[in-house]
Amino acid sequence: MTGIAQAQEVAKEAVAAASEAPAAGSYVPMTPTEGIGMPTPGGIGFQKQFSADGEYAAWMHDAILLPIIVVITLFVLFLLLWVMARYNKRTNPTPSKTSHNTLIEIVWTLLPVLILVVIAVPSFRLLASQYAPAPEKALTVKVTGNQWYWTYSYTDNGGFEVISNMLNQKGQPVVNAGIREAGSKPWDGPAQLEVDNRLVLPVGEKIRIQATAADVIHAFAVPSLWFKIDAVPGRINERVLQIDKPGVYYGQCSELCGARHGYMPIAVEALPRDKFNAWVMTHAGAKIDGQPEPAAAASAPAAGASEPAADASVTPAADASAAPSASAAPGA
Ligand SMILES: [Cu+2]
Repeated sequence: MTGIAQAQEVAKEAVAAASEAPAAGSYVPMTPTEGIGMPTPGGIGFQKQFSADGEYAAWMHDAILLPIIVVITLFVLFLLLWVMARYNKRTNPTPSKTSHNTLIEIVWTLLPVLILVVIAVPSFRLLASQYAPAPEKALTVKVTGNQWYWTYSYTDNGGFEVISNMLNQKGQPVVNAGIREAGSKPWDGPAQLEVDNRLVLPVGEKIRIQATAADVIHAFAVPSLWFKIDAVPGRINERVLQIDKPGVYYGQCSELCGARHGYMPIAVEALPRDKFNAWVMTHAGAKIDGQPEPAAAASAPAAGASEPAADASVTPAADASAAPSASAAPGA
């Protein structure tokens, strides 16, 4: 009995694997790294940052804000304790009648102003950097918040759409009917954060994220990428995202949006350009966007070397990369 059951299991798995293999094509979801791009137990600081703005902001927090706050807090605490001990009714029965001291007044006016200026300089720099517009040719991805899931539209890649639902949790009530359980695939990250279809993005380039919503206000937020933007119905908010390293980065909707607000997580998977392009091409009607392609980048040094053989080897590759977009255009 067990032998037959086992054989049936094996056969079923083989069929499942065979039916999955062609669909997945050249894309297999990345397995996240424990503690990277996700909260850690007992963590109280920022998550490790994987974008230039995030690294700058974390530095500003650690090197400027926190030391200043600590010094001010300790100084005020010292003053309070000193006044309580030295100038209470018992130790100081006849108080001074002083009501004015020019030097102290100048100091306690100028010092806070200087502190604010010291904070303002990196703060404005960060603010400006966060909202700098994307380069014209940047890849555009539209993020739409829905009650209670996200949709990602790849407008530059033929306009296909990815619907992203939170995975159900083992032993817990089903949140999304028909969606598998977290942990049922080897690449699944933490329950409550992992989704069935991730937001896949290329690494190391500026991406124009346009956020909107279909019903109520949501907010698209990924802490380890220093990225948060409101998704408002009838309106498009835009911000540039650039991810330093390939990896999986988790976030959550960050605007109270209804009963299942806590069950619409975000999973961003950042891939090198060639792998991202391969993922794009697993979708019907997809085409590669007009980003600087690996083929174009490779042809530049080859042309500099001025070897006809090298040129000839580059041309078919360029044709091959152009072919899918040309064939997809009439279909789309
Ligand atoms: Cu929401």
